[in-house]
Amino acid sequence: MRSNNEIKKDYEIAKSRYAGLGVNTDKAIENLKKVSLSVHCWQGDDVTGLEGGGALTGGIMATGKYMGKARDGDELRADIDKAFSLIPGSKKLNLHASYAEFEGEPVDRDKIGPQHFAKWIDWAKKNGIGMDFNPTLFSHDMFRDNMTITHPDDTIRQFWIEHCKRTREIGAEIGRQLGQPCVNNIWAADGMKDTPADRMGARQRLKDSLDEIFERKFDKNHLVDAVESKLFGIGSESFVPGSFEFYLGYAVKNNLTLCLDSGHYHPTETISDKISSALLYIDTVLLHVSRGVRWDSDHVATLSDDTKQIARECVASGMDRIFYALDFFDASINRIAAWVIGSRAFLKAMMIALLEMPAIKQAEENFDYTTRFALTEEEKQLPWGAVWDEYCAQCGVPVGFDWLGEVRKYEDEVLSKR
Ligand code: RNT
Ligand code: ZN
Repeated sequence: MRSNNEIKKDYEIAKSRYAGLGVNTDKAIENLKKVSLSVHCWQGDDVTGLEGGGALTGGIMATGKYMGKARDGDELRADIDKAFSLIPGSKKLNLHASYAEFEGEPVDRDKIGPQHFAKWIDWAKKNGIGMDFNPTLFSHDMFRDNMTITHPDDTIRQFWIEHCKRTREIGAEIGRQLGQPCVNNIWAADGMKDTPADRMGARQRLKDSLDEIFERKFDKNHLVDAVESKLFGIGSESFVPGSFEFYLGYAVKNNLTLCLDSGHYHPTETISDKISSALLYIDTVLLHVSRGVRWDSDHVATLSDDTKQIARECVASGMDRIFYALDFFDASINRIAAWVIGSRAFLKAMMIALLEMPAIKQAEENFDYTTRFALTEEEKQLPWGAVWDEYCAQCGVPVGFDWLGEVRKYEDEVLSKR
């Protein structure tokens, strides 16, 4: 464990190194404090949810059997508390509808209301944080033929339309109660394993369903509507109706927030280059920071070049027009560590971007592309880590690797007893 003095000393050295490039590190720290990171509940229990059914039946899959998985809402909240104590800065909780708590009177997903999330809302109030929300269009008996809101059968489609409508109501109520907008993000696992004959029909039904879902208008201060596309998933390898083009068009036409998940594109395609294009036509973008590995779109985010490019684009294109959320799940390692590693990786990327962009932008404005390129390489060995450590210290979370000791302690005292 490094002393406060050591952290400060390193920071002062870093500060003067960056000042030499015309960069103010204090300002970078202040700007990073403005980022509110929406941390997803589903990393805590491998996307199982609290309804009792639990199995992932399509589109996505969690693998691994690490000990100590949360078994109910209280355990999950305790684990999230632990994770939050190790992640610097302002946080939100991102909740899925399958995390309803019924208190002995279960209702189906087409009947849920804000009261079923009262414990989560109270917890958020207690912690002074905001919440985001998501309909759960998977892991359910009405997920038939790998379809929900694109199903040709009207009964099935209506069930899911009603579910989505309810999540918007719940989201608006959450936003109202917590005093900050709740982003409700629609992602459907719908798709086909093999090549379909009628792509247009499925997309037409998706469009019609969404039109119904979004019919009702809510106060933007309470609810922000987002839609999330995907290229393929498990069981939807050949066709996903809700493709990027579909949702880009839909979001532009209906002025919705576009969710860009970094694991949802071709392996060499990145979302960083999409942010500025989208923001010219829609007000806000929702990020799902994740990591695609071969067929999986949801590995824990790391401080990769890809993540760094995303962060750079957020800084360049307007940080306040982006909702920052994480989306990954790994059941093969300590689940709290997964949260902390992925969250910290993204925030580090934001820190690096805030530190490197002023000088790089200046070079570009001078048409000095040689310096721009040279700086981009030089930044890799500048002491951004010392600024990050100072940021963690200011936020009152463990500095450097010290967080892992806290996770190990929690594993011994709590997780291993489950
Ligand atoms: C899946 C999507 C989606 C989910 C969550 C659980 O590929 O990215 O966002 O991960 O809704
Ligand atoms: Zn996602």
